[in-house]
Amino acid sequence: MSVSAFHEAPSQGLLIDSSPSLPNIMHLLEPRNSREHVEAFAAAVRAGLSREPKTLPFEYFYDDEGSRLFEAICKLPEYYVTRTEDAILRRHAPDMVKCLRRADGPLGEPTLVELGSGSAVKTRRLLAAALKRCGRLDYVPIDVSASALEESAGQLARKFPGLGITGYVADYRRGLERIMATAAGPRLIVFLGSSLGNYTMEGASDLLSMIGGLMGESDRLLLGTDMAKDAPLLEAAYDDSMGVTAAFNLNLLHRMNRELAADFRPDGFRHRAVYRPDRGRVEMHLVSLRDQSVQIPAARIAVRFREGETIHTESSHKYTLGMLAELRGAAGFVEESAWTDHRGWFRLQLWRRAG
Ligand code: AVI
Repeated sequence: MSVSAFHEAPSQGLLIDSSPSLPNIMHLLEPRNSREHVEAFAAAVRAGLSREPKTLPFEYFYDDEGSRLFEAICKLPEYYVTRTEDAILRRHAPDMVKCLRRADGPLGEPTLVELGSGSAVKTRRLLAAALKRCGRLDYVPIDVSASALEESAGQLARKFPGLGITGYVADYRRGLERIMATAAGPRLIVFLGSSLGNYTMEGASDLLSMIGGLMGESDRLLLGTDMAKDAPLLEAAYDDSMGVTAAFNLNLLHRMNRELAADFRPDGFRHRAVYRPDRGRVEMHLVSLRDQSVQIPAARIAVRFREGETIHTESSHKYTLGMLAELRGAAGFVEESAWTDHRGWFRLQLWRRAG
């Protein structure tokens, strides 16, 4: 997840673990419990809950508990997203990594950069295919969660001996700027899981433009996007029968209680997921079950909720080909290839910079 509100650690505070057999982990963010981090969270909460309608930024779902719940969501029968994307990767990974070449000079290994890597389970398909093709490979995951990055990097290092791993605990911009200035091309940047869908169309276009601006001629972007489909399928995927997605959404209230000393009563709210085809997205909300007021001392606010009033916590865009063409054009990309499943539910596309 890109969390632009977080602050870069002072450069003298950069931590580098350079043990030869272990992945390097570079920390470009303040730790989660730092004063800066709590202040940025408090400011985002103050801004979002003072607004009508009330909102909270989706990035704050992913504390340790939220990340654990998200991993559980990925395995739910109703959440087809992860399985469908993985099936496409399983089938087509060798074609997706064709832009990477075996290093034949002093310029270093081919590089696969991953944005928002999380547990990096699906990425294994690409890493295996790229290693088979190139012999050696540098894998550079970027994620705001240090624990997810450390765990997945350790697992991958054990599984793929030919892989050099340097993980960045960073927001996308800072991580990518650092990597693209140093790693030799061609570089394959992968952004999986339809994580782009959590941004507004404008935010997605800005993010893609930023990525494109850092790419050279021989670099490629592999982007995974979830596609528009019937409302019942989508609403079940975001409101599962076991209540895991509800717990993921309600964890935001628990997180404000834990980190900002708020006094939310989570049983005073319920989870709602609704597909809005007119807006091209599934929205998640927290609905207040009664008139109530909540104190959030660290954000220096008291917030009143009317019965039925909601906090809009997440949008998950479900793309049409038209929406993707719009984003591609606005961000200055050209499509080279695309892969989808037999139902057309999910799409992976390989883009290069136009011109
Ligand atoms: C991370 N992101 C792409 C997920 C999605 O589908 O929008 C987050 C999620 N929210 C509810 N379920 C999954």
